[in-house]
Amino acid sequence: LMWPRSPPNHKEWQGSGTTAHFGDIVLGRCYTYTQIVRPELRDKDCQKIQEVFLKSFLSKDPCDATEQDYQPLIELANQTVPCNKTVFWSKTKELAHQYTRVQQALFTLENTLLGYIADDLSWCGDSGSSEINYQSCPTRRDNCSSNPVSVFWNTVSKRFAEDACGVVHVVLNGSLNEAFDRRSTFGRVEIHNLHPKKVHTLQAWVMHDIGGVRSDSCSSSSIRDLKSIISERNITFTCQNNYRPVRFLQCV
Ligand code: 2NF
Repeated sequence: LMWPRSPPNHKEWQGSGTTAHFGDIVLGRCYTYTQIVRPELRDKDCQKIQEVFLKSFLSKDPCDATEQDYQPLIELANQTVPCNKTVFWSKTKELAHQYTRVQQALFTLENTLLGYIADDLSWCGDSGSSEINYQSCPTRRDNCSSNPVSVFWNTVSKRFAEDACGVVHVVLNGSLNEAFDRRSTFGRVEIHNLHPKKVHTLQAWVMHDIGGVRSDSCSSSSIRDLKSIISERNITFTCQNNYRPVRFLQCV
């Protein structure tokens, strides 16, 4: 007779463990989003979404997560963003979110149901037990890139980009050496999954910190790289330094 292996009570991985009360937070955020933030989604089954989210990583090797693990969750959420309303961001999370809080018709990934539920959470399981690992989870750097959190963001970011249509936007950080980083999720996943038949234009807003250094701008080499990748994919590229409606928010 084989007893199930009990979960390790030592730290197995270098990353922080699953966020305390993970299941309750997922359920609570799902209700907040579907009942209050976007009541047009009030008929979504949050109990089911919580159950399917947990099933996507429990009892599995946390270094062997796959896109397929999250397909049932993505299908349950099944949310579409209207054309011209998608906002990508890279190294500008706070500012991009400030902007979509004011411009409520616009969506970052975190303004969609799955992004809203998962933002800033950590989670993992273990192949030898059906329990949540609250002790530690693998990190990309120290353990493995196919961990449940990284694979989740890669998968939902890919889907978010595939679904985008019309004119799409990206908020970039012009106070960094490279405003466009090809190793970021935006550079690695999102731009390569835009559909040229659906996405007409990518409009970049390169924002500088107030009083900060102007180390990059629309004419810099990293933005030229972005422009050439986008143009080769037959999508129009436009760029604005310190786009005014976003610029105002940096003062509040
Ligand atoms: O946590 C999120 N909300 C998140 C994580 C990864 C990707 C959101 N995204 C989506 C958003 F929709 C944006 O359009 O991708 C875009 C932002 O990702 P980015 O990598 O271009 O931007 P960064 O500012 O470099 O990273 C954002 C945060 O995500 C983490 C990173 O450490 C930072 O906290 N992150 C980035 N890639 C991964 C990954 N593969 C990651 N965390 C885990 N695995």
